[in-house]
Amino acid sequence: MEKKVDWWKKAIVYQIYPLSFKDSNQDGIGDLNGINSQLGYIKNLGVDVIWLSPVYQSPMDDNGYDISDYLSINPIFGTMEEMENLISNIHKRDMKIIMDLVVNHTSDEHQWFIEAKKSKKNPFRDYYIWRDQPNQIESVFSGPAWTYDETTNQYYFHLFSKKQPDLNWQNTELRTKVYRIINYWLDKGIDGFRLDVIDLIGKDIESMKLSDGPYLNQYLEEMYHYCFKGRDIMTVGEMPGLSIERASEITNQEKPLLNMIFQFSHISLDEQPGQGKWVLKKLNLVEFKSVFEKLQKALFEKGWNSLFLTNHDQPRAVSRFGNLSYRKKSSKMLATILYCMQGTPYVYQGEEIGMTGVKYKLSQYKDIETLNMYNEYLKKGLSHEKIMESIYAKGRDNSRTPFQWDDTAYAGFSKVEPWIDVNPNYLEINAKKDLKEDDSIFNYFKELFSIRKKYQVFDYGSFELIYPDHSQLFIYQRTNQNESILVIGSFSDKEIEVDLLKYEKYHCLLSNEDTINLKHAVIPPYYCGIYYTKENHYANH
Ligand code: TEU
Ligand code: CA
Repeated sequence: MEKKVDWWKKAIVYQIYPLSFKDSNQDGIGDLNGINSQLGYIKNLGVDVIWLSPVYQSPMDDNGYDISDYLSINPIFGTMEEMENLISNIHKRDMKIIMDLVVNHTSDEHQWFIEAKKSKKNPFRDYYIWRDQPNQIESVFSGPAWTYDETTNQYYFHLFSKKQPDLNWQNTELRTKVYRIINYWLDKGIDGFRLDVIDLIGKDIESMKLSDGPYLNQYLEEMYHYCFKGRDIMTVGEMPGLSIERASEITNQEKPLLNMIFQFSHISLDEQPGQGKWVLKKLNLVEFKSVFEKLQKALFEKGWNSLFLTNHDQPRAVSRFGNLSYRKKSSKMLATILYCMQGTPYVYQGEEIGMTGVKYKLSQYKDIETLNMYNEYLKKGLSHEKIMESIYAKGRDNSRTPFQWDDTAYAGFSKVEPWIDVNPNYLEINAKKDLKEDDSIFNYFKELFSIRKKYQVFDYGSFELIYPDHSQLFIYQRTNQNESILVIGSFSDKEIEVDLLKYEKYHCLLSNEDTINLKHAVIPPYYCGIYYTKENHYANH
């Protein structure tokens, strides 16, 4: 009997970074009407939900993750009317929209902070975190997480830039105001939220417990009770610091505080442990596979996974985990091994056409995190070349270059020079080209997503690594009552022989080149394939 599947479990989510998606009024900046003009393209891919990065009023110190008014739209993106029009057009195309909720901090230009700074007695003072003396907590964007305010002779806390003061979630009045903001947007008809660094709202400064702090569950339960309960919406919490076990608690379907979370265990495997993202380490595929296996098993029984390899903070997937000499094949391979797992797929704009990272001159970079890191590492004595290597590998601007629509000037993103340079490879990598080619990355993603929706084994099949210790092949099997799939992905530029004889009765649903013979499997470079059987031969083996 088919199990009921919540819509957000089967949904294909597509993340749009509005600054870089499509410019409709030729000011070099992406905007709401630009997104509106491309809804047909998004729908054609097979997308069910659009996750829109912030478009609220903001001074753009952190490209909108520094909000100065939650209830108005930043004019560089458009008007509230254009936002309402976009929501309604998304719904008319039978898609949904979730917005990005950034409530760990506000902009320092938010009215609350402008008030709070005026005096220690100000009614808004306690909406933020003030101390006479700083402790040694560092900001994610380099430097101390404290900035001195001479008006009141105290320091205020900011885990990100000094223009992003952390909110004091221990203040009940503040929390009530945040819940009102959430309900304002839900009542406007959006279908849920991606909650920015929501693992941080439970922080305790004195014990320096920042992620997964002592108050986290209390506040998530409150938010669920006052905002989400009883609504047919979807919530995904960005929780970089959460353990896999805690992730399964938070998303436990018996009592889900959030439907799912972005957990980052698989994202930190190409950095030296404990040294942060910029100190690089070669990815070990066996480690990569075992982290996914842990996530699949931990969140299989009770929770629910989010499946992502990239977003607006991460490098481009094919540049980071694939091979640019096999750009098309490895883009398809990465999508196959990722999106055939249990969980909701999150596709980042441009991933579906294999957009790549960039190697710009320092002056071309815009991201505050990158520019602050450059100055910090230069002071530490690292060479310019060494620092640029880290920026090429992990800089967030890799994924923020304008979307490559076609091979006209500025890649069809705008008719004027965009806020950040277009990747020079737009002449051969663009959506127009992919839409025309049958074997394009776009058309492969489209086929993969439609296959995913056809078979229940993708929703509830178990997950078992095959040859877990193989250092170049990522192979796994998923089975449920009467279906089984075998998913094969090669991370090698060499041919590899492997014994898959026991799967010889499976037939190929999709592959990135001529299917292989499972009787005598010779796996071509960066091959991927999804093999299927109706009778379930192996569930109990
Ligand atoms: O990112 C949170 C976060 O963990 C960042 O430290 C991110 O992982 C890092 O920048 C990777 O290099 C969220 C948003 O996604 C990010 O764009 C914002 O800059 C940040 O919070 C502050 O709102
Ligand atoms: Ca514009």
